Amino acid sequence: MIATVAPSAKAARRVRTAMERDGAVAFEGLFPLPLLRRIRSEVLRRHESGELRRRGLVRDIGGRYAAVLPFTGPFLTPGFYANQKLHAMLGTLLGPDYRIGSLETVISMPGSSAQHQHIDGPIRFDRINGAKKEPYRGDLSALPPYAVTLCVPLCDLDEENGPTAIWAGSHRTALRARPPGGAEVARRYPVEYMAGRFGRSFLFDFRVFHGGMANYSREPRPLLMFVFTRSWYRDPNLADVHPGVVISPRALARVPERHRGLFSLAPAARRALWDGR
Ligand SMILES: O=C(O)CCC(=O)C(=O)O
Ligand SMILES: [Fe+2]
Repeated sequence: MIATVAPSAKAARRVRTAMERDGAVAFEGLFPLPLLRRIRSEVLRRHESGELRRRGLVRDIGGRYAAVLPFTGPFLTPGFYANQKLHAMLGTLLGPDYRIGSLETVISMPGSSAQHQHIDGPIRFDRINGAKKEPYRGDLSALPPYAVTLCVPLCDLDEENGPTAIWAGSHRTALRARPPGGAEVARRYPVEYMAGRFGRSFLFDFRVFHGGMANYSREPRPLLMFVFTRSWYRDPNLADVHPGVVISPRALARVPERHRGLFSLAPAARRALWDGR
C-alpha cells in the first residue's frame, strides 16, 4: 500500500524509501488549509472566467483539461513554492539543484471519463538502425527519479468525483527496453485510488503508471500538479508551449535569493542573448 507520511525534514528518508518502492507517497497536512483555500479560489476563478481553458495544454483528457498557472497571488507565498518540509524531501529525491518544472492544474469536468493509463515522461535512449528502432537494452529500472509531481487535490476526492489511480511500483518498468502495456501493468501492480479529504496531497514519480478516474459528480474536480525536475530534465508535455514556468520579473525579484534558483526555467530568470528573438 502507498505510504502516508507526516511530512517533515526527518521524514525525508521514509519518503525516499516509499518512492523507490511504490513510485508514490501521500502526505497529510503538507500545506496549511487557509493557504489551500486561497489557492482553490484562485484556480476556480481562473477556470470560471474561461482563461485557463483558453490556455489549455493539449493532451489526452477524456473531458478534463490541463493548464499552466502563473505564480501570482497565493502561489507566491514562500510556504507554497519553497515549503520547507517539501523541499527537505525533494533534495533527497532529486539532488540539490532541482527546480520547478511547471505549475499546472488539471480540471476534470462533470461527466469526464477515466483517463487512459499513462506515465508523464520517460527518458528513452532508443536509436534508429536502418528502418528499425533499437531500444537501449541496459537495465535502467533502478535509476533514481528525474522528475516528480506533487499532486494537490483542491477538493475532497472520492469514487464519485474521480481520484487519480496509481499502479504502485510500476515506475520501475517504464524504462525497460520495451515498456509494458496497460494489461501487464494492471496484472503486475496493485492499483490504488488516491482518494481523501481536502488537504491530503501526494507525490509521484514521472515514471509511475497512473490516470485520473471518471467524474460522476456535478462539480469540476480541480487538482494542482506541481512538477519538480533535476536541472537537466525538460518535461516533454511542455515542448510546444512557452513559458512552462510563469513568473513576472517583479515577482521574481521579490523571491528571496536562496529560493530564486527554483525558478531558473522561467524567462524572467534568464539572460536574453539576442534582442527580440
Ligand atoms: O486527472 C488526474 O487525476 C490525473 C491527470 C494526469 O495524470 C495528467 O493530466 O497527466
Ligand atoms: Fe499524468
